[in-house]
Amino acid sequence: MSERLVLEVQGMTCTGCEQRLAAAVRRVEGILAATADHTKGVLEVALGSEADPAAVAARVAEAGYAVTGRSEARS
Ligand SMILES: [Cu+2]
Repeated sequence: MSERLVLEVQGMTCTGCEQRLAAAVRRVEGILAATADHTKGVLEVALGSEADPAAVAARVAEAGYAVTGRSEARS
């Protein structure tokens, strides 16, 4: 079981940002997958059952980007 989380993220300017952010988020406990798109300013995360969405947002901030919005898509 996984839940898809879509975050609006400000601050990405290139594909390097996408890779850096996605790699940082993948290291959060319980995260199954993460992909970022700097042209849309979006981070998509697949959360396992034990993952904490707040930890994802905290990791985004640690990586130097800002979460500006969030939408939990239907699975
Ligand atoms: Cu960049």
